[in-house]
Amino acid sequence: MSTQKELISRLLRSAKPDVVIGSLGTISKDLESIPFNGEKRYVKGAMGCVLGIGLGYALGSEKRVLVLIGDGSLLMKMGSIASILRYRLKNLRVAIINNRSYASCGGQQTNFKYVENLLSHDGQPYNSRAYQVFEVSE
Ligand SMILES: Cc1ncc(C[n+]2csc(CCOP(=O)(O)OP(=O)(O)O)c2C)c(N)n1
Ligand SMILES: [Mg+2]
Repeated sequence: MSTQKELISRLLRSAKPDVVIGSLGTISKDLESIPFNGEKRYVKGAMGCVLGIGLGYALGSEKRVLVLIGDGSLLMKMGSIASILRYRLKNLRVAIINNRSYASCGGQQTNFKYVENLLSHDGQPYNSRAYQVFEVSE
């Protein structure tokens, strides 16, 4: 299992987004330290709102948008997944980074595992064109 930083670096190389939008906490911190030639944006306060912000960005632009969100923040704004599935934009990719905890603020366990099944799609575990769950070690 890779670290979050390794995963984000890999995603930036493979998805080749024009813009990457990172959620708060460890994701923003890691993203800041990873070299990337495109546009970097951070949603450092509003927990989970990166989903709606990313969707809005992709709806209003031709740019390829990559959203990075943690398991805890996903729980906070899970309803945004419904909107993301409604549009299924070709230029939006959402990576849900599951470290099973609120790592930025004490490391308490999240309840993400209880909704993982709800996020599966067409019988595929976790995956759809709209979003994907990645497990990371820390
Ligand atoms: C509405 C709201 N509640 C609580 C917080 C405090 N907070 C900041 S980061 C964080 C944990 C985020 O968890 P996750 O998205 O899993 O990211 P990780 O910390 O694991 O990288 C919390 C609870 C906040 N910023 N906003
Ligand atoms: Mg987390």
